[in-house]
Amino acid sequence: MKLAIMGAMPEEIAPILQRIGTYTTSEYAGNKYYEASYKDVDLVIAYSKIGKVFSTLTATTMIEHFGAQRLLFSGVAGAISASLKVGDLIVATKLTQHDLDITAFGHPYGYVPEGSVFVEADKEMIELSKIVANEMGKTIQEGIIATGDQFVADEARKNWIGKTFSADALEMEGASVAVVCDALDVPFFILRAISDAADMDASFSFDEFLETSAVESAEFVMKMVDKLVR
Ligand code: OS5
Repeated sequence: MKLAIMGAMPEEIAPILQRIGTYTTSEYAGNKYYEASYKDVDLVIAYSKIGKVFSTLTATTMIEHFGAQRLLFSGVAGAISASLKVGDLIVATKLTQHDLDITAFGHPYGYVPEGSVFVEADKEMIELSKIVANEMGKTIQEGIIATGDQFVADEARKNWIGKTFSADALEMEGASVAVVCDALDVPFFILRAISDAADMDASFSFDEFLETSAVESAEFVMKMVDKLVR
């Protein structure tokens, strides 16, 4: 089995590479890909760079070029739900693009013809994450993640995204990865640890908590990998 582990920023995969220890590095289409053998499975690990376009490229590359059969995303997110605080973990049940807008043609936000507003994540890995959380003594929240090419640092925009999509958290890569995996029939799992509240203080909170929240997410994803390889 070949598993892909992906983040958007170097900080989001650094704890995973540190944990793996030994890996080979190659370059493809402007990104670095790290390959390792871990407990009898093959891993390919990469950060995509920020946003929907780069994350689409990386997810596609991991599947089509490196042959990944499952994909796990680890990273940070801005909270929408008031119950999510810095450091908390959210597992995406489904994802949507909050900046996809052809409403002028009568379509709902997040929808284009022959697409769907939401893409659902793999149910088996979500179930597995509950077992992992239980074993780790951690609380994880399941919820809807909204993705867009925008760092949200505005209460009104955040509330609009929350209301329009019933979204619990937002970020900039999850839904594009979800679209790729869904189209290519690759089960995927998207985990995020909260770094900020997507409000006027978001950039400061993000800078302060990126590293610690990225570690929270990465540690959990590695426990998921440990369970998947057994
Ligand atoms: O990957 C982007 C989305 N991530 C999740 C996230 C988020 N998304 C939207 N709104 C929010 N409030 C969110 N909170 C967390 C995080 C990331 C956000 S964009 C951060 C850009 C920070 C940065 N800019 N320049 N550098 C860092 C330095 C640099 C310079 C050269 C090369 C690489 C980095």
